[in-house]
Amino acid sequence: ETAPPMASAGDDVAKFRAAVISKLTYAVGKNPAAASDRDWFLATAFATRDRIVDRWITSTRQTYSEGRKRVYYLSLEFLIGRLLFDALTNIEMLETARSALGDLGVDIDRLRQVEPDAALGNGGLGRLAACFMDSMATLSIAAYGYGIRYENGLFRQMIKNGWQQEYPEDWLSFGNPWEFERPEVFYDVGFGGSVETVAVGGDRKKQIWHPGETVEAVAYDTPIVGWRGNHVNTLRLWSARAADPIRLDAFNQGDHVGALVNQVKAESISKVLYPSDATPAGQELRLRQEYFFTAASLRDLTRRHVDSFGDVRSLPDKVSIQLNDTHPAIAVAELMRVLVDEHDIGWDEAFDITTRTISYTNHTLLPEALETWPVPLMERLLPRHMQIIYLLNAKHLEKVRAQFPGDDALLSSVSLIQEDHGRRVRMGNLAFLGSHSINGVAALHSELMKTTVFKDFYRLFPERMNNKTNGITFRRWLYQTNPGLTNLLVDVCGPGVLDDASQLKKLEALAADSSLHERLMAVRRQNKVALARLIRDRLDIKVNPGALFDVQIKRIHEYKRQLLNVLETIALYDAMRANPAKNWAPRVKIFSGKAAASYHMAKLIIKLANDVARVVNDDPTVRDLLKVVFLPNYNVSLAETIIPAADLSEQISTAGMEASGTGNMKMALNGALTVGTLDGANVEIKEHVGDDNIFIFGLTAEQVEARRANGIDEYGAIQASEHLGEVLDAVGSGVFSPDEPDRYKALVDALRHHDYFLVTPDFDSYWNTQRDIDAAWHDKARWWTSSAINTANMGWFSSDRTISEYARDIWHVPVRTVR
Ligand code: DL6
Repeated sequence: ETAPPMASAGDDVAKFRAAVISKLTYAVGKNPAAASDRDWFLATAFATRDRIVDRWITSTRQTYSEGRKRVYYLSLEFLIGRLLFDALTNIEMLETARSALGDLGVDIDRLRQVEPDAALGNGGLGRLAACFMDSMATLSIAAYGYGIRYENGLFRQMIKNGWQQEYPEDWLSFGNPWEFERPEVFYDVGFGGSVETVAVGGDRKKQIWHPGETVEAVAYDTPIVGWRGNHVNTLRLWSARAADPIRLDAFNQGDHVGALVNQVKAESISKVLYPSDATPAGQELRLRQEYFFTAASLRDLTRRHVDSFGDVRSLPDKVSIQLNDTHPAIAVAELMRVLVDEHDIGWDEAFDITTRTISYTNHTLLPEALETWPVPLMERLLPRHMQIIYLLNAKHLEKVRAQFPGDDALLSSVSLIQEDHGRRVRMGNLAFLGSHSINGVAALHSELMKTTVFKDFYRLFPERMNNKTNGITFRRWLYQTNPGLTNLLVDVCGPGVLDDASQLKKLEALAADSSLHERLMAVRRQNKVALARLIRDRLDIKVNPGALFDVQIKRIHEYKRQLLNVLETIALYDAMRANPAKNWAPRVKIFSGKAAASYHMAKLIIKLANDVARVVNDDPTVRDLLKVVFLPNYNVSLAETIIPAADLSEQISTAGMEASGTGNMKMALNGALTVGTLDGANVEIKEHVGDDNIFIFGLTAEQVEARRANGIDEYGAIQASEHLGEVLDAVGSGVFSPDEPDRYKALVDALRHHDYFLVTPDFDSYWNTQRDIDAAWHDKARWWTSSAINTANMGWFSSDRTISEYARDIWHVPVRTVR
């Protein structure tokens, strides 16, 4: 299926062909006869980039000349994936490029595959940042993304004998055609050293930080072009460079390695995404990364602001800084330092400027993900910031004390310093205190923030808290990943649907139409054939594209409950073997996702999924009924192949634990039906698609809380279940691990006695719902009506809507729609 029939940029094929040849010759240095796919990819990317650069310069000039307010999105992660099709789609040149390359005997779909994935993120949070960059450009918001140019993105996952193994992801090893190195744009970022107090006339004193160590942050810019190419923003990623790369004296004395120590230490900051924080050295490196990119970004944006507007005091009128989680929360102290120490602004005024400029998005309620830093580490690495944090805290607690006299519990909960278990700085509290807006990422999550992590802050500043339900960019997650469905939607809803997602709603009138069903089925079938081919190529497993493709793709985490899915798979396998003639829906259970390298339990769950897959896939009794597939190395590109082929989307987290989810939106948009708990954005998906078109099961967030408070009663749940006891016995006794019968003993014991994620109480509800899904699958009219209704009602989940809300409520900047 080719790309959707978007207005072509004219008869540009010959020009683009010439541009590619020219790039191949003069930028890549190859002649067509000797060029590899990688050479052609580079030449095509350069030719595409050229089409973006003029618009980029125009957008930047306009922002300057109109004196527009700028938005700065600070994020330690930007999971942007491949960019070739992204850029070509948005500038409406995909078909032009396809033809131009075709004339040269080059298949653009092959080139798509050779582009490495820019995996500069772990999962949802980083991918959200990438979707937001697309929407900010699409809505012509003058925005910059600021982050780190990691040399090694998220690790490459290999599955060896069923176990996850991690390998470095060196995505830059063959160069990156999208970025512009700006060696002249660099800032010194200091660490350590001491703080000097100096008198500055009268009894006024001033603090001067003398860092003990300096690292240079060098800018690399990637243009991010919005839909239809109207506006181009910058993603500026910082790379670390040693201020003093080589100690020549040591080198000349023969210490060739020691001479480079400074360089290695400095450059380690941008070496890897998410260094393991299992060791103190790893923790320190992570804090260095956070300060490094935050400090460089603030220096860059204040310089730009002062250049444009003359005075740093007008910052809140012309700048919005959005903190993507607590990773850049040190920005609060850093901006205070810049204003007070470098611009001589009084403390209270500086604090007013800071809070009016900064806003913060929270992405998780999991206590372990809310960052805290040991005070001694902060004191050593950022001594001036620690002083600022203490002073911020003293003034803040003074106000709280005055407002709520005698409430010591409140004081200790809203303090920036945690006093028990060793003193630590609470970055969530710092971010909250320094922001005028704090938002969650789905309605339920934002409500739960008010009663859990920020319960006490909510008492102090109720007006600051708000919700911005996440969204996804349809350019990538519909137009690029599913051109067949996009064509159909353009046909049915009209071409306006490409600019205005709410027009998807027009599909609903035809939802029950059997000829529409035929067309939807044909599109899905084609996508499933493509996925089946990928599964065969990568795993040597043959799956039937006619079966129900049941998909769970996301990070592996206990709260996301891949384990619940695996246990249900085992129960299903047993039931199918016992009664193969029953009217089962033939299924392919598809899993994909990475576990954190140090997360033992998550890695064990991957092993279990693979052990179960081996047993099931080898069993001829269920050959036509059930297959289990674990696809290694989940990343954006793999998601692009799996999502349009999904029939069923598994969103089965323990209620109250998934802040939003965005994979749920991607699959529902592409017409998969969701099986899910009332968690995160599932709740809002249900409201949009209607109760009849989603399969909801399990305990609610409130019931989860009550159950945890009053006893989970794993025993009762297992006793009451027809299947669960047997499944647990089988897993625990080594039926799936004959080579090591005790492999899953501890895992099963935990489920029986400390089932924190409530797999056992939710099992039966999940099982029964899956049987309802079997029945629904057999009723083709019902299934495809529901599928159409899902797609028709997902327009609201466009990240254009989300970003419009940020722009209106938090940043106070105008948005321009495309047409
Ligand atoms: O907001 C984006 C994304 C949500 O969709 C996920 O539900 C949420 O888990 C994720 N949060 C994080 C934060 N860190 N942790 N853990 O990745 O954000």
